[in-house]
Amino acid sequence: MFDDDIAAISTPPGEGGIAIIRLSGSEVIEKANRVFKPRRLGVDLTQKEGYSLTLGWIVDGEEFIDETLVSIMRAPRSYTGEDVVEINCHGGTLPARRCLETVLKTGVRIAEPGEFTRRAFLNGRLDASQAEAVIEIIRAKTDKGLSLALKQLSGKNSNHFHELEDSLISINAMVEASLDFPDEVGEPDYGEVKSMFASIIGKIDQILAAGKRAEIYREGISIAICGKPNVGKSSLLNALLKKDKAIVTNIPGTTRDIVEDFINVRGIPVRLMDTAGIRATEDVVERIGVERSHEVIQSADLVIFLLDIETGITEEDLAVYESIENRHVIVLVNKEDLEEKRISEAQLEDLFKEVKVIRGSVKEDIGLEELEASIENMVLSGEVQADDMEIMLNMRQKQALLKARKHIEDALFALEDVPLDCLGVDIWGALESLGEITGKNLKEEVLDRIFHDFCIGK
Ligand SMILES: Nc1nc2c(ncn2[C@@H]2O[C@H](COP(=O)(O)OP(=O)(O)OP(=O)(O)O)[C@@H](O)[C@H]2O)c(=O)[nH]1
Ligand SMILES: [Mg+2]
Repeated sequence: MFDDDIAAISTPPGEGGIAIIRLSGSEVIEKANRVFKPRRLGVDLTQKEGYSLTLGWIVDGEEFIDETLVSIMRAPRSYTGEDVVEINCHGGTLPARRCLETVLKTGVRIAEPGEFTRRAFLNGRLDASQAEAVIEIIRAKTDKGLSLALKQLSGKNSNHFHELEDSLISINAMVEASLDFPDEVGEPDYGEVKSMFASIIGKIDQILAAGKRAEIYREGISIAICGKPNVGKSSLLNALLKKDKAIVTNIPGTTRDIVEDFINVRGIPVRLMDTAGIRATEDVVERIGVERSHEVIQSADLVIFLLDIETGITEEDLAVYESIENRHVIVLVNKEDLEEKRISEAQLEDLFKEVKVIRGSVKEDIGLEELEASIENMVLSGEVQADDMEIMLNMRQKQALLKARKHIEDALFALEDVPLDCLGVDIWGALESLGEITGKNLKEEVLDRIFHDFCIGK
């Protein structure tokens, strides 16, 4: 437990129906009570049970600050594990700030960023990976990202790490038993140890791959729409955004600048960029636009290349395609609704061998579903495996996993050549790296396990 009390406005700044000031610490109930005037006379916050709500005013001496609803959560059954008070005041910056200021006068100090969650972790309410999930939840851009973060908070993901720790502890127990009691226990079964190491590496790889998938849901990707003038790039941007953001006309060369916005493609946050139609031009402004198109196309994670079925595949199209050939491309043959069709199946097959081609019409909303499905497929391809493990890893967790993996690889490599106690060093290294993720100190547990599993010294 900590010896000071902290408080902060826990709702985001700006207008809102209510704002919440959160307090945590051993004396916060008593301190909140000092600046609280209950609606019903005789009510006292310090006498209230946990999970109760009380209506009343926050007062600064004689002055009434705001009418509020105050909830009390008593240790250890609160977010931080300490006594927690949440003051629900009126939304908007001013009431919340004034309530907070009033509370601070009682000797509560303002909380540092993340301090409530930090306390939750240090008080054992959350493990390290759950604590990190809280920040992911706050930052999640799409429902999918949110559900991944919530899963992490629930602690389900921690089980994966605990399983790894368990296997390592078992191996370590075998090794230490051999070392300490060579006569009774003898050499460990190297074949078994080897296969255990291998399966730990397999599991780490599985977690890393799942983490990579989740990264896409968290960080999102960028997609550039490109093609010669008038193929329907801006129309596509508008259709995917479901609003008229970019100017659309039948005049080739309408778009001069990059027009961009964010969309949600099946849970993946996408930064979508419409570019100027690429062609050789004398127009100075358009030429700058074309240069910018090239830059954006080269930096995008994925390129949607548009063709116009009415014009057929022209020299201009081939020139554009040449510049994106080595990138992740989806081809959309647009304007299928028109009578005039100058692009044949054979032509497409010939030109775009390993590339996804979709035929459709932006105007008639044909093929856009298929386009979204292809984006999802493409972005997740290679990362999608038969398992449905869903796990979010941040940079630090990923590094820790890679470090653990390296230790186990070293151990596996050295298995039959080095003395047993050297093996222990690598196992411990791996456990320590995993401990960085779960925040767990394992020493005690390892010792318990040795005695439990092997009943040595009885
Ligand atoms: N028939 C038909 N017309 C379309 C379709 N998609 C776009 N158009 C028309 O094609 C013309 C050009 O559309 P834009 O979206 O401005 O094309 P763009 O590729 O952005 O053109 P630039 O900005 O000049 O490079 C407009 O008249 C659109 O209405 C479609 O699926 N079918
Ligand atoms: Mg345009």
